[in-house]
Amino acid sequence: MKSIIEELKDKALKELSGLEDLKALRDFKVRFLGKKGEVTRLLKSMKDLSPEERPVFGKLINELKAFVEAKVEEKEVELKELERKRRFEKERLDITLPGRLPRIGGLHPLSQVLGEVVDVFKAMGFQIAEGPEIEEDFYNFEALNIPPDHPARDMQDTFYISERVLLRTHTSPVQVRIMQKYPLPIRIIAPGRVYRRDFDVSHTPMFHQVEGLLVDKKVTFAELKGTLIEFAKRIFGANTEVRFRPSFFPFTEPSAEMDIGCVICKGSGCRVCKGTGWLEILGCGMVDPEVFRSVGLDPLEVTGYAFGLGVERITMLKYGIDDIRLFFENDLRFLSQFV
Ligand code: 2NM
Repeated sequence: MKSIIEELKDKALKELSGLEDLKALRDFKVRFLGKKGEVTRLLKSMKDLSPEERPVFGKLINELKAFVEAKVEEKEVELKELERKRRFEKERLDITLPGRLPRIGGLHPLSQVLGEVVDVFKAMGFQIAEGPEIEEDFYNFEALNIPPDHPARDMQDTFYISERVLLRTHTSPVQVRIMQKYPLPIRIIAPGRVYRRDFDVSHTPMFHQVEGLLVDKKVTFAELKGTLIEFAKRIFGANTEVRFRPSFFPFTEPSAEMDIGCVICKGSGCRVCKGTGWLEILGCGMVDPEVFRSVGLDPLEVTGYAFGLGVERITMLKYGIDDIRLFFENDLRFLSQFV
């Protein structure tokens, strides 16, 4: 019997020393110390012993049990530490790696170019004026000398809310309101959204305009040209070629369109400038006497120049973009090129 106890003790020590994790230790505990474990089995087998032997072996078995229990506790501390180390090794972080930067947004290309355009005119002394996008026929058309049968007034070309109320088709109504309200001299630009019923590679139903207006006594066409030439050079570069062509607008007389030398082919002729070597970038002219009359100014005393440009068009020319719809699709492959 005594040798059985010694053997069991040796076996326990040997198995314990071979355990590698806490799960194996728990299995070991069940196998040795559990209800159906080897130590329990040994205790039960004492019924075959003589009454004299029982207390002697009972004591030895209980000592064995206490011994194994103590060893198990030791082993448990050891394995816990071992598993902690293994886990730390597995979850080790390389804190010297560079962090993953969050993607940072940027201004939309139209906002960037609008900002540049506004900054150029601000630096030349123009103030920013704003007004409603939902306008009255009077401010959008009538005061601007646009006759009732003009195509711009057609249902096909303008978004009407009622017979008298519509989405503005240009920012000129802002300038009409300013001329009604403020004394001379007036030196403003009106940036903002405008709306027209049009949709293809170069037209969207909503787009952005910047219109300018300067009103004073004895304003000349030369001043208009000087201002706009300087504007073109600041936006497209100091070496930009410029030309003015006669044109027509109901609200200016005389009227002109300004071209710049093609930024793509430098004037030799390409697809973008349709072989002409020139790109139209804005319309302009001297404010028509009829416009001054409709806002209560005397055209014999007052003179002025005005101009208007499309922000989308300027941006497309500046960056060689061939489809206006790219601005409004929010595709990051497009937008991230402008961050
Ligand atoms: C253009 C071209 C020429 C213009 C005229 C006025 C106003 F209100 F003074 F009459 N505002 N903007 C104007 C003149 C706009 O856009 C192509």
